[in-house]
Amino acid sequence: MTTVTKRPGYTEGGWTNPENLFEDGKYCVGVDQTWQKLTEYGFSIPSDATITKVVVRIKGYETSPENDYTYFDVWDGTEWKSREIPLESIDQVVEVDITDLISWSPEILNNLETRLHYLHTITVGFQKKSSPYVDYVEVEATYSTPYPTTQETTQIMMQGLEQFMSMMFMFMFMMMIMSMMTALMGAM
Ligand SMILES: [Ca+2]
Repeated sequence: MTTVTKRPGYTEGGWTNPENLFEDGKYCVGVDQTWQKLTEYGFSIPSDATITKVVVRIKGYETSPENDYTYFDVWDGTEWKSREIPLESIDQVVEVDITDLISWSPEILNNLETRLHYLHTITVGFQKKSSPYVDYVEVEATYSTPYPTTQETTQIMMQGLEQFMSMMFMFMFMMMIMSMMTALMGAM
């Protein structure tokens, strides 16, 4: 199993201060009924890999959690699939398992297209202006491959080489002893 965590390298959309998604401690602010697209995660998962788990981690908070609904969307090749991110009023990392959100493939992860989108529910009477504040987004993918990785293959080869070398050494040592004994016998 291999686990890789990536953050988006590009963003575009209608949220406020989107550049803050790339700087820790600064916040991109959600705009009601508007999305912010996040791409260029830079995954390079082998095409024969099986994706076993995908989670999204979002650090941030909502100023009015009872009225704010922040979603993480994933493009599955045909349509956007959404999962709510339960941000709270305290700034923290919220992790959501999105393994079952879409049918994952190495191709989808290697060209991962995601969005944040935000809805504010209208409350009767007094309504204060609220928003989600997002520090950063990261996606963690776990996968397995049918064949050993290059690192694993090298390890196996080195182990084999070591065994071969020690066998050769033993063989040569025994040959030396035998030739010495033969020489000794001849001298007697
Ligand atoms: Ca930030």
